[in-house]
Amino acid sequence: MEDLTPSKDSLDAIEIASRDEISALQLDRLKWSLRHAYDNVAHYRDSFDAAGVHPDDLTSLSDLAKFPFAVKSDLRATYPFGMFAVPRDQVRRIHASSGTTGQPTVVGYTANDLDSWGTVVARSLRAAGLKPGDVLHNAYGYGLFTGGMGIHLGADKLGLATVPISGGMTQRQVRLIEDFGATGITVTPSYSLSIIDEYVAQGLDPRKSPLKVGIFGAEPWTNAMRLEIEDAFDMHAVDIYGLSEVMGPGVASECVETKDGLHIWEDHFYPEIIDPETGEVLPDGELGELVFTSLTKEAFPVIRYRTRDLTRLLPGTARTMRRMEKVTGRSDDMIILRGVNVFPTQIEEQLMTVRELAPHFQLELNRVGHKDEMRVKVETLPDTVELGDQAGRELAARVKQVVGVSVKVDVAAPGGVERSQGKAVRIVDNRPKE
Ligand code: DLL
Repeated sequence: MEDLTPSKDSLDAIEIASRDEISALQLDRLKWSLRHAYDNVAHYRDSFDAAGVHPDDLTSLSDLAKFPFAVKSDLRATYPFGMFAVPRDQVRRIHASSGTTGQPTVVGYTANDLDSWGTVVARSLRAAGLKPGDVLHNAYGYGLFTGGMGIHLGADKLGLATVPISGGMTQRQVRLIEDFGATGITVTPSYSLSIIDEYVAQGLDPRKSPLKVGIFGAEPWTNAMRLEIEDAFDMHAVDIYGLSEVMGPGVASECVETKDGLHIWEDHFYPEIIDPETGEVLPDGELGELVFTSLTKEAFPVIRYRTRDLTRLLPGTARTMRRMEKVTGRSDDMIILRGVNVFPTQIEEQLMTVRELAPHFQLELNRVGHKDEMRVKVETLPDTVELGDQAGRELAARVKQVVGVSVKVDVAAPGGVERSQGKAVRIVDNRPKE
Protein backbone atom coordinates (compact mmCIF):
# COMPACT_ATOMS: atom_id res chain seq x y z
CA MET A 1 0.00 0.00 0.00
CA GLU A 2 1.15 3.49 -0.85
CA ASP A 3 2.49 5.77 1.93
CA LEU A 4 -0.21 8.45 2.20
CA THR A 5 1.17 10.36 5.22
CA PRO A 6 0.25 14.04 4.80
CA SER A 7 3.11 16.53 4.96
CA LYS A 8 3.46 18.39 8.28
CA ASP A 9 2.98 21.75 6.61
CA SER A 10 -0.41 20.72 5.18
CA LEU A 11 -1.84 20.30 8.72
CA ASP A 12 -3.73 22.97 10.68
CA ALA A 13 -1.25 24.43 13.20
CA ILE A 14 -3.50 23.50 16.14
CA GLU A 15 -3.34 19.77 15.22
CA ILE A 16 0.26 19.69 16.37
CA ALA A 17 0.26 22.56 18.87
CA SER A 18 1.58 21.98 22.40
CA ARG A 19 -0.79 20.57 25.01
CA ASP A 20 -0.58 23.89 26.87
CA GLU A 21 -1.74 25.78 23.81
CA ILE A 22 -4.59 23.34 23.24
CA SER A 23 -5.73 23.50 26.88
CA ALA A 24 -5.61 27.31 26.93
CA LEU A 25 -7.74 27.48 23.80
CA GLN A 26 -10.16 24.92 25.25
CA LEU A 27 -10.57 26.87 28.48
CA ASP A 28 -11.36 30.11 26.65
CA ARG A 29 -13.80 28.39 24.36
CA LEU A 30 -15.41 26.35 27.14
CA LYS A 31 -16.18 29.51 29.10
CA TRP A 32 -17.82 30.97 26.02
CA SER A 33 -19.79 27.80 25.28
CA LEU A 34 -21.20 27.42 28.82
CA ARG A 35 -22.23 31.05 28.87
CA HIS A 36 -23.77 30.81 25.39
CA ALA A 37 -25.80 27.70 26.33
CA TYR A 38 -26.90 29.20 29.68
CA ASP A 39 -27.96 32.51 28.17
CA ASN A 40 -29.80 31.10 25.18
CA VAL A 41 -31.20 27.62 25.92
CA ALA A 42 -33.85 27.27 28.64
CA HIS A 43 -32.93 23.62 29.22
CA TYR A 44 -29.33 24.45 30.13
CA ARG A 45 -30.28 27.46 32.24
CA ASP A 46 -32.77 25.35 34.21
CA SER A 47 -30.47 22.37 34.61
CA PHE A 48 -27.48 24.52 35.69
CA ASP A 49 -29.69 26.41 38.16
CA ALA A 50 -31.11 23.16 39.53
CA ALA A 51 -27.56 21.86 40.06
CA GLY A 52 -26.52 25.15 41.68
CA VAL A 53 -23.83 25.94 39.11
CA HIS A 54 -23.23 28.97 36.95
CA PRO A 55 -20.93 29.44 33.91
CA ASP A 56 -18.75 31.76 36.07
CA ASP A 57 -17.95 28.77 38.32
CA LEU A 58 -15.69 27.36 35.63
CA THR A 59 -12.12 28.57 36.05
CA SER A 60 -10.31 25.40 34.97
CA LEU A 61 -11.12 22.57 32.55
CA SER A 62 -11.69 20.14 35.43
CA ASP A 63 -14.47 22.40 36.79
CA LEU A 64 -16.62 21.09 33.96
CA ALA A 65 -17.30 18.03 36.15
CA LYS A 66 -19.55 20.22 38.33
CA PHE A 67 -22.00 20.77 35.50
CA PRO A 68 -24.99 18.50 34.80
CA PHE A 69 -25.12 16.04 31.90
CA ALA A 70 -27.41 16.32 28.89
CA VAL A 71 -28.96 13.14 27.49
CA LYS A 72 -30.88 12.17 24.38
CA SER A 73 -34.26 12.42 26.12
CA ASP A 74 -33.56 16.11 26.86
CA LEU A 75 -33.24 16.65 23.14
CA ARG A 76 -36.42 14.73 22.40
CA ALA A 77 -38.38 16.57 25.09
CA THR A 78 -37.62 19.89 23.41
CA TYR A 79 -38.54 18.72 19.88
CA PRO A 80 -38.06 20.26 17.40
CA PHE A 81 -36.07 23.44 18.13
CA GLY A 82 -36.07 23.83 21.91
CA MET A 83 -32.30 23.29 22.24
CA PHE A 84 -31.37 25.82 19.55
CA ALA A 85 -29.38 28.77 20.89
CA VAL A 86 -29.74 31.24 18.02
CA PRO A 87 -32.70 32.98 16.36
CA ARG A 88 -34.23 30.87 13.60
CA ASP A 89 -33.06 33.19 10.82
CA GLN A 90 -29.44 32.33 11.67
CA VAL A 91 -29.95 28.60 11.13
CA ARG A 92 -28.52 27.46 7.79
CA ARG A 93 -28.98 23.69 8.02
CA ILE A 94 -31.14 21.22 9.90
CA HIS A 95 -30.40 17.49 10.23
CA ALA A 96 -32.29 14.87 12.21
CA SER A 97 -32.03 11.28 13.33
CA SER A 98 -34.41 8.86 11.66
CA GLY A 99 -36.59 8.63 14.76
CA THR A 100 -37.24 4.91 14.31
CA THR A 101 -37.08 4.42 18.07
CA GLY A 102 -39.11 7.48 19.06
CA GLN A 103 -39.23 11.20 18.47
CA PRO A 104 -36.47 12.21 16.02
CA THR A 105 -33.62 14.32 17.39
CA VAL A 106 -33.20 17.55 15.48
CA VAL A 107 -29.92 19.48 15.23
CA GLY A 108 -29.09 22.82 13.62
CA TYR A 109 -26.07 24.71 12.28
CA THR A 110 -25.29 28.37 11.67
CA ALA A 111 -23.03 29.46 8.79
CA ASN A 112 -20.08 29.43 11.23
CA ASP A 113 -21.03 25.95 12.45
CA LEU A 114 -21.05 24.64 8.87
CA ASP A 115 -17.65 26.21 8.38
CA SER A 116 -16.25 24.50 11.52
CA TRP A 117 -17.81 21.20 10.46
CA GLY A 118 -16.14 21.51 7.05
CA THR A 119 -12.84 22.24 8.80
CA VAL A 120 -12.90 19.14 11.01
CA VAL A 121 -14.07 16.86 8.20
CA ALA A 122 -11.38 18.25 5.85
CA ARG A 123 -8.85 17.54 8.60
CA SER A 124 -10.18 13.99 8.92
CA LEU A 125 -9.99 13.33 5.18
CA ARG A 126 -6.47 14.77 5.06
CA ALA A 127 -5.46 12.61 8.04
CA ALA A 128 -6.67 9.63 5.99
CA GLY A 129 -4.19 10.60 3.26
CA LEU A 130 -6.45 12.39 0.76
CA LYS A 131 -5.40 15.61 -0.94
CA PRO A 132 -6.53 17.92 -3.76
CA GLY A 133 -6.63 15.91 -6.98
CA ASP A 134 -8.15 12.88 -5.29
CA VAL A 135 -11.59 11.62 -6.31
CA LEU A 136 -13.81 10.79 -3.33
CA HIS A 137 -16.63 8.27 -3.73
CA ASN A 138 -18.98 9.32 -0.91
CA ALA A 139 -21.33 6.41 -0.20
CA TYR A 140 -22.66 7.66 3.14
CA GLY A 141 -26.36 8.45 2.87
CA TYR A 142 -27.32 11.97 1.78
CA GLY A 143 -30.36 13.45 3.49
CA LEU A 144 -31.28 14.06 7.09
CA PHE A 145 -28.46 11.71 8.16
CA THR A 146 -25.30 13.76 8.71
CA GLY A 147 -22.97 11.27 6.98
CA GLY A 148 -23.32 12.20 3.30
CA MET A 149 -23.64 15.98 3.58
CA GLY A 150 -21.07 16.24 6.39
CA ILE A 151 -18.36 14.42 4.46
CA HIS A 152 -19.25 16.46 1.39
CA LEU A 153 -18.64 19.76 3.25
CA GLY A 154 -15.15 18.65 4.28
CA ALA A 155 -14.31 17.24 0.86
CA ASP A 156 -15.21 20.60 -0.72
CA LYS A 157 -13.03 22.39 1.80
CA LEU A 158 -10.06 20.09 1.19
CA GLY A 159 -10.45 20.45 -2.60
CA LEU A 160 -11.38 16.89 -3.55
CA ALA A 161 -13.54 15.90 -6.52
CA THR A 162 -16.56 14.42 -4.74
CA VAL A 163 -18.89 11.84 -6.26
CA PRO A 164 -22.07 12.24 -4.15
CA ILE A 165 -23.33 8.71 -4.82
CA SER A 166 -25.01 8.14 -1.40
CA GLY A 167 -25.93 4.58 -0.33
CA GLY A 168 -27.66 1.84 -2.35
CA MET A 169 -27.67 0.63 -5.96
CA THR A 170 -24.56 -1.41 -5.32
CA GLN A 171 -23.94 -2.38 -8.95
CA ARG A 172 -23.65 1.27 -9.86
CA GLN A 173 -21.30 1.89 -6.91
CA VAL A 174 -18.80 -0.54 -8.40
CA ARG A 175 -19.16 0.84 -11.88
CA LEU A 176 -18.58 4.45 -10.81
CA ILE A 177 -15.61 3.67 -8.56
CA GLU A 178 -14.00 2.08 -11.61
CA ASP A 179 -15.13 4.55 -14.30
CA PHE A 180 -14.44 7.73 -12.30
CA GLY A 181 -11.19 6.44 -10.84
CA ALA A 182 -12.11 6.99 -7.18
CA THR A 183 -9.01 7.08 -4.97
CA GLY A 184 -10.92 7.43 -1.69
CA ILE A 185 -14.19 6.00 -0.44
CA THR A 186 -16.32 7.08 2.52
CA VAL A 187 -18.78 4.38 3.54
CA THR A 188 -19.95 2.32 6.50
CA PRO A 189 -17.77 -0.75 7.01
CA SER A 190 -20.77 -3.06 6.66
CA TYR A 191 -21.85 -1.55 3.34
CA SER A 192 -18.28 -1.76 2.02
CA LEU A 193 -18.60 -5.55 2.38
CA SER A 194 -21.61 -5.49 0.06
CA ILE A 195 -19.54 -3.49 -2.44
CA ILE A 196 -16.74 -6.07 -2.23
CA ASP A 197 -19.28 -8.87 -2.92
CA GLU A 198 -20.56 -6.93 -5.91
CA TYR A 199 -17.04 -6.62 -7.35
CA VAL A 200 -16.74 -10.39 -7.20
CA ALA A 201 -20.25 -10.86 -8.66
CA GLN A 202 -19.21 -8.70 -11.63
CA GLY A 203 -16.06 -10.78 -12.12
CA LEU A 204 -13.82 -7.88 -11.04
CA ASP A 205 -10.94 -7.97 -8.58
CA PRO A 206 -11.41 -5.28 -5.88
CA ARG A 207 -7.64 -5.34 -5.27
CA LYS A 208 -7.22 -3.84 -8.74
CA SER A 209 -9.63 -0.96 -8.02
CA PRO A 210 -8.21 2.60 -8.10
CA LEU A 211 -9.01 3.05 -4.36
CA LYS A 212 -6.10 3.95 -2.06
CA VAL A 213 -7.96 4.59 1.18
CA GLY A 214 -11.36 4.03 2.76
CA ILE A 215 -12.72 6.12 5.65
CA PHE A 216 -15.15 4.03 7.64
CA GLY A 217 -17.51 4.95 10.45
CA ALA A 218 -21.08 5.52 11.63
CA GLU A 219 -21.06 2.08 13.30
CA PRO A 220 -18.66 0.02 15.41
CA TRP A 221 -16.10 -2.12 13.59
CA THR A 222 -13.03 -3.99 14.75
CA ASN A 223 -9.35 -4.02 13.84
CA ALA A 224 -9.95 -7.56 12.54
CA MET A 225 -12.51 -6.10 10.11
CA ARG A 226 -9.97 -3.43 9.14
CA LEU A 227 -7.49 -6.11 8.05
CA GLU A 228 -10.22 -7.93 6.10
CA ILE A 229 -11.22 -4.76 4.19
CA GLU A 230 -7.61 -3.62 3.64
CA ASP A 231 -6.76 -6.99 2.18
CA ALA A 232 -9.89 -7.19 0.00
CA PHE A 233 -9.28 -3.77 -1.60
CA ASP A 234 -5.51 -3.57 -1.18
CA MET A 235 -5.99 -0.11 0.35
CA HIS A 236 -5.72 1.61 3.73
CA ALA A 237 -8.77 1.60 6.00
CA VAL A 238 -9.14 4.25 8.70
CA ASP A 239 -11.83 5.05 11.25
CA ILE A 240 -13.96 8.21 11.46
CA TYR A 241 -16.30 8.95 14.35
CA GLY A 242 -19.04 11.40 15.07
CA LEU A 243 -22.64 11.86 16.06
CA SER A 244 -25.32 14.27 14.93
CA GLU A 245 -25.87 15.80 18.37
CA VAL A 246 -22.21 16.82 18.59
CA MET A 247 -21.79 17.73 14.86
CA GLY A 248 -21.89 14.68 12.57
CA PRO A 249 -18.90 12.82 11.06
CA GLY A 250 -15.51 14.37 11.85
CA VAL A 251 -15.60 14.69 15.64
CA ALA A 252 -12.59 12.35 15.69
CA SER A 253 -10.61 10.56 13.02
CA GLU A 254 -7.71 8.21 12.57
CA CYS A 255 -4.39 9.06 10.93
CA VAL A 256 -3.31 6.83 8.06
CA GLU A 257 0.32 6.76 9.22
CA THR A 258 -0.49 5.30 12.66
CA LYS A 259 -4.00 3.71 12.59
CA ASP A 260 -3.92 3.64 16.37
CA GLY A 261 -7.27 5.13 17.34
CA LEU A 262 -9.03 8.36 16.51
CA HIS A 263 -7.66 11.83 17.26
CA ILE A 264 -10.43 13.96 18.72
CA TRP A 265 -10.47 17.43 17.18
CA GLU A 266 -10.15 18.90 20.63
CA ASP A 267 -10.23 22.54 19.56
CA HIS A 268 -13.95 22.06 18.80
CA PHE A 269 -15.05 19.18 21.06
CA TYR A 270 -14.05 18.62 24.68
CA PRO A 271 -14.13 14.93 25.65
CA GLU A 272 -14.58 13.29 29.05
CA ILE A 273 -14.91 9.63 29.99
CA ILE A 274 -17.31 8.84 32.81
CA ASP A 275 -18.35 5.81 34.76
CA PRO A 276 -21.76 5.11 33.17
CA GLU A 277 -23.21 4.00 36.52
CA THR A 278 -22.03 6.81 38.82
CA GLY A 279 -21.35 9.65 36.36
CA GLU A 280 -17.92 10.17 37.92
CA VAL A 281 -15.16 11.42 35.57
CA LEU A 282 -12.54 8.71 34.95
CA PRO A 283 -8.85 9.36 34.29
CA ASP A 284 -7.48 9.04 30.73
CA GLY A 285 -6.83 5.42 29.86
CA GLU A 286 -9.89 4.00 31.62
CA LEU A 287 -12.80 2.49 29.74
CA GLY A 288 -16.14 4.26 30.16
CA GLU A 289 -18.81 6.33 28.46
CA LEU A 290 -17.72 9.15 26.19
CA VAL A 291 -19.18 12.59 26.98
CA PHE A 292 -18.77 15.66 24.76
CA THR A 293 -19.04 19.40 25.28
CA SER A 294 -19.01 21.55 22.17
CA LEU A 295 -16.53 24.44 22.28
CA THR A 296 -17.54 26.51 19.26
CA LYS A 297 -21.05 25.50 18.19
CA GLU A 298 -23.52 28.37 17.92
CA ALA A 299 -26.87 26.92 16.83
CA PHE A 300 -26.84 23.73 18.87
CA PRO A 301 -24.37 23.81 21.76
CA VAL A 302 -24.10 20.60 23.76
CA ILE A 303 -22.84 20.62 27.34
CA ARG A 304 -21.67 17.27 28.74
CA TYR A 305 -23.69 15.25 26.26
CA ARG A 306 -23.69 11.53 27.10
CA THR A 307 -22.99 9.65 23.87
CA ARG A 308 -23.57 6.11 25.28
CA ASP A 309 -20.45 5.08 23.31
CA LEU A 310 -17.88 3.12 25.26
CA THR A 311 -14.19 3.84 24.73
CA ARG A 312 -11.13 5.25 26.50
CA LEU A 313 -9.02 8.41 26.03
CA LEU A 314 -5.38 7.98 25.07
CA PRO A 315 -2.52 10.47 24.62
CA GLY A 316 -1.78 12.00 21.20
CA THR A 317 0.63 10.33 18.75
CA ALA A 318 0.57 11.49 15.13
CA ARG A 319 -1.18 14.65 16.40
CA THR A 320 -0.97 16.27 19.85
CA MET A 321 -4.73 16.02 20.23
CA ARG A 322 -5.83 13.08 22.37
CA ARG A 323 -7.07 9.87 20.83
CA MET A 324 -10.10 7.74 21.58
CA GLU A 325 -9.75 4.02 21.20
CA LYS A 326 -11.96 2.35 18.60
CA VAL A 327 -15.49 2.30 20.04
CA THR A 328 -16.34 -1.07 21.65
CA GLY A 329 -20.04 -0.43 21.18
CA ARG A 330 -22.94 1.58 22.50
CA SER A 331 -24.11 0.79 26.00
CA ASP A 332 -27.59 0.31 24.43
CA ASP A 333 -26.17 -2.47 22.24
CA MET A 334 -24.64 -4.38 25.11
CA ILE A 335 -26.31 -7.78 25.33
CA ILE A 336 -26.45 -9.34 28.76
CA LEU A 337 -26.63 -13.05 28.08
CA ARG A 338 -27.02 -15.17 31.19
CA GLY A 339 -25.04 -12.65 33.17
CA VAL A 340 -22.23 -12.09 30.65
CA ASN A 341 -21.91 -8.74 28.84
CA VAL A 342 -21.45 -9.15 25.10
CA PHE A 343 -20.96 -6.56 22.39
CA PRO A 344 -21.50 -7.35 18.69
CA THR A 345 -17.87 -6.29 18.06
CA GLN A 346 -16.69 -9.24 20.20
CA ILE A 347 -18.58 -11.64 17.96
CA GLU A 348 -17.19 -9.86 14.88
CA GLU A 349 -13.64 -10.39 16.14
CA GLN A 350 -14.17 -14.12 16.46
CA LEU A 351 -16.00 -14.39 13.14
CA MET A 352 -12.99 -12.87 11.39
CA THR A 353 -10.80 -15.72 12.63
CA VAL A 354 -12.87 -18.41 10.86
CA ARG A 355 -11.57 -18.43 7.32
CA GLU A 356 -14.49 -20.36 5.79
CA LEU A 357 -17.08 -17.76 6.86
CA ALA A 358 -17.96 -14.47 5.14
CA PRO A 359 -17.67 -11.27 7.27
CA HIS A 360 -21.46 -10.61 7.28
CA PHE A 361 -23.33 -11.35 10.51
CA GLN A 362 -26.42 -10.64 12.55
CA LEU A 363 -27.29 -11.58 16.13
CA GLU A 364 -30.76 -12.82 17.00
CA LEU A 365 -31.97 -12.90 20.60
CA ASN A 366 -34.79 -15.26 21.58
CA ARG A 367 -36.42 -16.28 24.82
CA VAL A 368 -36.57 -20.07 25.03
CA GLY A 369 -38.45 -21.18 28.15
CA HIS A 370 -37.03 -18.91 30.83
CA LYS A 371 -33.65 -18.57 29.19
CA ASP A 372 -32.27 -16.09 26.69
CA GLU A 373 -30.57 -17.55 23.66
CA MET A 374 -28.36 -15.86 21.09
CA ARG A 375 -28.17 -17.12 17.52
CA VAL A 376 -25.31 -15.87 15.36
CA LYS A 377 -26.40 -15.76 11.72
CA VAL A 378 -23.47 -16.11 9.34
CA GLU A 379 -22.82 -17.43 5.85
CA THR A 380 -20.17 -19.34 3.98
CA LEU A 381 -18.05 -18.11 1.11
CA PRO A 382 -18.94 -19.35 -2.38
CA ASP A 383 -16.12 -21.92 -2.29
CA THR A 384 -16.65 -23.15 1.28
CA VAL A 385 -20.32 -24.15 1.21
CA GLU A 386 -19.59 -27.78 2.14
CA LEU A 387 -17.50 -26.70 5.10
CA GLY A 388 -20.31 -24.61 6.62
CA ASP A 389 -21.32 -26.91 9.49
CA GLN A 390 -17.78 -27.39 10.65
CA ALA A 391 -17.07 -23.64 10.40
CA GLY A 392 -20.21 -22.91 12.44
CA ARG A 393 -19.05 -25.28 15.19
CA GLU A 394 -15.65 -23.63 15.16
CA LEU A 395 -17.18 -20.16 15.57
CA ALA A 396 -19.39 -21.33 18.47
CA ALA A 397 -16.33 -22.83 20.17
CA ARG A 398 -14.26 -19.64 19.77
CA VAL A 399 -17.06 -17.45 21.08
CA LYS A 400 -17.45 -19.76 24.07
CA GLN A 401 -13.73 -19.78 24.74
CA VAL A 402 -12.90 -16.10 24.21
CA VAL A 403 -16.15 -14.22 24.94
CA GLY A 404 -17.43 -16.70 27.50
CA VAL A 405 -20.98 -17.31 26.23
CA SER A 406 -22.68 -20.25 24.53
CA VAL A 407 -24.30 -19.28 21.25
CA LYS A 408 -26.05 -21.15 18.46
CA VAL A 409 -24.54 -20.50 15.03
CA ASP A 410 -26.79 -20.65 11.96
CA VAL A 411 -24.71 -20.97 8.80
CA ALA A 412 -26.48 -19.90 5.62
CA ALA A 413 -25.39 -20.15 1.97
CA PRO A 414 -23.69 -17.07 0.45
CA GLY A 415 -26.15 -14.14 0.44
CA GLY A 416 -28.17 -15.60 3.34
CA VAL A 417 -27.44 -12.81 5.83
CA GLU A 418 -29.28 -9.51 5.41
CA ARG A 419 -27.06 -6.90 3.71
CA SER A 420 -26.59 -3.36 4.95
CA GLN A 421 -26.76 -0.26 2.75
CA GLY A 422 -25.77 2.06 5.59
CA LYS A 423 -25.60 1.29 9.29
CA ALA A 424 -25.86 -2.47 9.79
CA VAL A 425 -28.61 -3.86 12.00
CA ARG A 426 -26.54 -6.17 14.18
CA ILE A 427 -29.12 -7.19 16.77
CA VAL A 428 -32.60 -8.54 16.16
CA ASP A 429 -34.23 -8.84 19.58
CA ASN A 430 -37.24 -11.18 19.53
CA ARG A 431 -37.50 -11.43 23.32
CA PRO A 432 -40.81 -10.36 24.84
CA LYS A 433 -40.67 -6.79 26.18
CA GLU A 434 -40.72 -6.72 29.96
O1 DLL B 1 -23.25 8.19 12.40
C1 DLL B 1 -22.20 10.33 12.04
C2 DLL B 1 -21.20 9.68 11.17
C3 DLL B 1 -21.41 9.57 9.82
C4 DLL B 1 -19.99 9.24 11.70
C5 DLL B 1 -20.45 9.00 8.99
C6 DLL B 1 -19.01 8.69 10.89
C7 DLL B 1 -19.24 8.57 9.55
P1 DLL B 1 -25.43 9.39 14.04
O2 DLL B 1 -26.33 8.82 13.01
O3 DLL B 1 -25.98 10.45 14.94
O4 DLL B 1 -24.18 10.04 13.38
O5 DLL B 1 -24.91 8.18 14.91
C8 DLL B 1 -23.96 8.38 15.90
O6 DLL B 1 -23.02 6.17 15.56
O7 DLL B 1 -22.97 7.69 18.80
C9 DLL B 1 -21.91 5.84 17.60
O8 DLL B 1 -22.73 4.99 18.38
C10 DLL B 1 -21.98 5.41 16.14
N1 DLL B 1 -20.71 5.70 15.47
C11 DLL B 1 -20.41 6.72 14.66
N2 DLL B 1 -19.14 6.61 14.20
C12 DLL B 1 -18.62 5.49 14.76
C13 DLL B 1 -17.36 4.82 14.70
C14 DLL B 1 -23.25 9.38 12.60
N3 DLL B 1 -16.37 5.26 13.94
C15 DLL B 1 -23.57 7.07 16.54
N4 DLL B 1 -17.21 3.71 15.45
C16 DLL B 1 -22.47 7.24 17.56
C17 DLL B 1 -18.21 3.24 16.22
C18 DLL B 1 -19.63 4.91 15.58
N5 DLL B 1 -19.42 3.80 16.30
